Amino acid sequence: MLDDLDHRARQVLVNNDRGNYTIPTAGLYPYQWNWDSAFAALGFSNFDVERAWTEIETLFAGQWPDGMVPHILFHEVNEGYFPGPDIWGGIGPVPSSGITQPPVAISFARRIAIRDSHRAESRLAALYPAMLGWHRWFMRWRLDAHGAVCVTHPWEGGRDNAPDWDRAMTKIPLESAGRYHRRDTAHVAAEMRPKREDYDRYLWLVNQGRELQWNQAQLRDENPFRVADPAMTFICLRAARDLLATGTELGLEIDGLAADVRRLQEGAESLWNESINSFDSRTAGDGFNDVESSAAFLCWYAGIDQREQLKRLRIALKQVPYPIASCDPDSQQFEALRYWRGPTWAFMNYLIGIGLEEFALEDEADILREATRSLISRSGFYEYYNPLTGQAAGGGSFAWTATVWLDWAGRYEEDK
Ligand code: 9WN
Repeated sequence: MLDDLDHRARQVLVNNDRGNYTIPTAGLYPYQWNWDSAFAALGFSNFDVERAWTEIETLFAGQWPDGMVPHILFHEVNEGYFPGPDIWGGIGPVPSSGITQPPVAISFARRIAIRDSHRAESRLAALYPAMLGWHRWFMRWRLDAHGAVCVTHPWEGGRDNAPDWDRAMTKIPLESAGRYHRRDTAHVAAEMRPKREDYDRYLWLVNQGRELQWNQAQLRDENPFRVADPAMTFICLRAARDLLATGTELGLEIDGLAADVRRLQEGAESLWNESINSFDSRTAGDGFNDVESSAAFLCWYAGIDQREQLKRLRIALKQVPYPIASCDPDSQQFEALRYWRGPTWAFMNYLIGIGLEEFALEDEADILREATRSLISRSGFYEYYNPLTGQAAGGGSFAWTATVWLDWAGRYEEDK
């Protein structure tokens, strides 16, 4: 007999399933989002591994000729989300956005393969060239001089209005982005979402990309927004390590991968900001942003055991009743309910938690897992939560939160 919450978690994934891809949540996000989809695949692998592979295959079917895997694939137009395919003007095989998202899909494909003793080798081997192409696209177009991975749009990092981007956002002209009609605030309260001027700037970047037909060489010179992001860097580093391991085991091409891992490792280490004793984001041309976000705690996921960061983690775990707040609760930028400026995200806790477990940092991993378990069991499968009260917020019946339950938070007793 399945526990009730296990059953409900599966039901969230099944209800969000659109055949060969999964939407994050109905209404607010009606398309296939890149890293959400990787989480959905991982969730499915707990009870339908065939469906898990299909999810990742559908994601890579949207890969652009240059290797980029878009952050949104618009399989069927839905008026409930803005900006849609016409605004983005994607140039790949499936209507899409023109930016990417952190490549958790590369690492999760390996995680799923380890679970699937039957089909793993052939499915993973078939996906491998596409995954390698995506990794190489990051290496070619997104590294800064230190080897850290940059995001070129706040949506590319997946932490839309994090304080990490505040400085770079001011470089984007606040001229009219034209008349447009946001749909997100029809689904959730406006005070939880990015502000109007944020959206104007998000759209300015989209318009620029479309006008330049997403030419990466031109965009590298002309896009005013470029920020080395700890989350993106740690996730790319983990992906490169996983690709190297998979390629080696399956006897596939691994040219340059070991050097790429070293380069990304240097890049990740270059994001250590001594003045705040934490990993930090760095705005191109300006230096560190002095922002402590939950992204810093992804270092273990990337294979980096930073003892000073561990001290910060121990504080973060006690700082709020429902850790980990996406932005330092003692900072001026903290807002408990405004999107990436404070709330706790279960999927970030998961990525941080599995990294901690890999380094046998059991005490911290247990606290985090237990906190995530209590959040989901009290408040349901929501997009994110108020770190001070545990109150659920954003979209409900959220795919990646269901996965976090099935894969980790709900398995606490079982795994112990
Ligand atoms: C823009 C789907 C996505 C997540 C992102 C999250 C949010 C979109 C939005 O929702 O971003 O991509 O419209 O707010 O920030 O991480 O992938 O869940």
